[in-house]
Amino acid sequence: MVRRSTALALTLLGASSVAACGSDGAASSAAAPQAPNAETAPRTAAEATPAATSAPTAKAAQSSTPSTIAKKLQVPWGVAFLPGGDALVSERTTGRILRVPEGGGTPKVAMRVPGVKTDAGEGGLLGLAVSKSYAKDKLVYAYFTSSRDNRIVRFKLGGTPKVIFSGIESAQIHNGGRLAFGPDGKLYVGTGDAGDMSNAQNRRSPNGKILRLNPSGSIPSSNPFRGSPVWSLGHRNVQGLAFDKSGRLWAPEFGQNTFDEVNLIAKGKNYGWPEVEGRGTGGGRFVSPKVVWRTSDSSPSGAAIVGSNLFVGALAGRRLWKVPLKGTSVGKPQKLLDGDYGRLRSPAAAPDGSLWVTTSNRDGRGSPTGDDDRILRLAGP
Ligand SMILES: [Ca+2]
Repeated sequence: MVRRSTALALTLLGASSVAACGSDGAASSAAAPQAPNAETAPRTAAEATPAATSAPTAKAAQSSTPSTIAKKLQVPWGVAFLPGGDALVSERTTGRILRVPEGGGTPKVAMRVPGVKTDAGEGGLLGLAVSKSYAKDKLVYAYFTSSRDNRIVRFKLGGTPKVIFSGIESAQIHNGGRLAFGPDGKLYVGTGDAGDMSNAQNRRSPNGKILRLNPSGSIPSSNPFRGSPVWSLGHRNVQGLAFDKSGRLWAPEFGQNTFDEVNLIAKGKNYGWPEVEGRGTGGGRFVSPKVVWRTSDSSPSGAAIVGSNLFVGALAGRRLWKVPLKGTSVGKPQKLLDGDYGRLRSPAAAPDGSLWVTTSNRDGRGSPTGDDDRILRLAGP
């Protein structure tokens, strides 16, 4: 493991950087309903104060100032665009799917997904995906926490959801939840270890994995392990999936107390959790991440790619990370919206070339303003 925080430390806000150091380990004993390794990473006194959002600071070069697409939402989580340019946005804690106009404005409730456990900690209504042949089949996909498990359903808006995949263990923490269709037409699914780290190395468990399914929920014969939905293993909690122009899959994941990761995902590979957190191959058994961050700098949820840059929403880090992609390597990550909008969860590449990103200040770990949660739009990210 290599610490990469030197450059990042330069722009850390003074007050909040002080307490961050001891917090990585200390957080595990801090009384909290969730484990230390949850979405927030270290919950320190500094994390809890809203001061970071208003402190004046020299900003890193910022490509554009965001506009507000929508506001007063409740923990927006999944964002998926319809062919016309409007977006569907899931709310984790209400089970609602909102339709947000292309140019912004007041969202309409498209439907409420039945059976969503809305008091499920980090679970609830999570990722969304729109069918690649939506114009013909009108199908929408959702990943949610039920009273029993995490599951994937598909439906026409306003219709009755059909379960296409179930039995992903659920817990108060580490529910994963991201859905994304790949250029191969398969449905990719980021899951979490549900707080049981042994799941991640267990090929029979769908937890702590990236799964690959046919749109019907069946298992593709081209998957790496015969009869298994597992595409890659050894993950802790994957809430972000993004495909680049060449079809490569990039996925951030939450670290425990020390290192978050961005991984370049390859068929059948093992990403090391829980044997390795951050860099390291375990003697060649595991794939080392392309980017690592201190958990207090990031705690990365969603991911999106616009042009040749990967954008990652940082919850505890309260910023948007911009990671230049150069083939299979990465440039130095830059900070955008640093401390300006609180916790950021889900970047999404809009059809018009802009980037949307959701705040997550009403998830119980933020300091919401009257307008939260918001969807922001960066015109030229
Ligand atoms: Ca790893």
